[in-house]
Amino acid sequence: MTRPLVMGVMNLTPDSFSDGGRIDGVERAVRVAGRMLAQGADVLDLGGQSTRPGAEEVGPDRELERLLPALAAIRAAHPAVTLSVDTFHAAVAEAALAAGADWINDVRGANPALRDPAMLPLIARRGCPYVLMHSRGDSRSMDALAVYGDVVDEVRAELEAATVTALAAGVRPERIVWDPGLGFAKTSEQNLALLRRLPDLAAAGHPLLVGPSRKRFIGAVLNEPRPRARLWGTAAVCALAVAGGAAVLRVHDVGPIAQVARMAAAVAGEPSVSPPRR
Ligand code: HH2
Repeated sequence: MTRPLVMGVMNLTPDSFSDGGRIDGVERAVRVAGRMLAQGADVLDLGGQSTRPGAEEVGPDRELERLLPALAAIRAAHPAVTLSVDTFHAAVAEAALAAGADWINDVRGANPALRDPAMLPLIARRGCPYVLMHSRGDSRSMDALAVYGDVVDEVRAELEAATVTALAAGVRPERIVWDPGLGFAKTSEQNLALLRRLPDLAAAGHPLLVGPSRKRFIGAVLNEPRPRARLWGTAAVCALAVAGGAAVLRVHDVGPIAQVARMAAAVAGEPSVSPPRR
């Protein structure tokens, strides 16, 4: 039985919604990476730009200043670790891949209006795993764009359309990971609908990544305004997402969620679609 992969979130930003400023230097980044790996992370996702609603865009140069020293130090300390970089800039992705990143996680991957035109050709050339996430608009406009007929059908159609474009650009199908983009241009109810019907998305055959960790919809259901106090809500979503076919869980609290992932997969008893490792 394959088990879902746990992707540990490492935000190298001062303003991320739940952990901004926590990793304040390279030494701390290496320590956090080591702890996440010891707790069962399979992939570490490094980000240098917050995507929370209202976040300011810092641009590729600043993003690289935040990312590259940490990436190099983590790679040196843990040569075999699988490193993902969370960026929507092709220039950042290219430099990160050259510096030893393995995956690119693009929150604008399924957003044709905003996807960097150089991203798909880069992914095709490098042949790396690519997380193609659904979103609409940018961090300033997305809340106003959470308007759908049937959210699941529309998200699936937009992921499919982006996949067709990616394949036409030369990206190999087995390198594409789908992500419904929880919290990106979705109301709480729309996030819940996507989670409820995750099997409809999994049926397309691409490994599914979900990133519910500490998000606003969990706070809304639980009436819990403190993002860091949403662990149990995150755990519930992760267990059900595994039952619904999720192959990768992107989370801040790696230790507890690694247990949830293993246990939920054991109960579900069915292998999910395996994501690419490197
Ligand atoms: N969510 C966030 C960032 N990147 N990438 C994928 N593929 N899926 C997600 O759901 C996702 C993501 C937002 O969470 P976080 O990184 O903790 O916050 P911030 O964007 O404020 O840094």
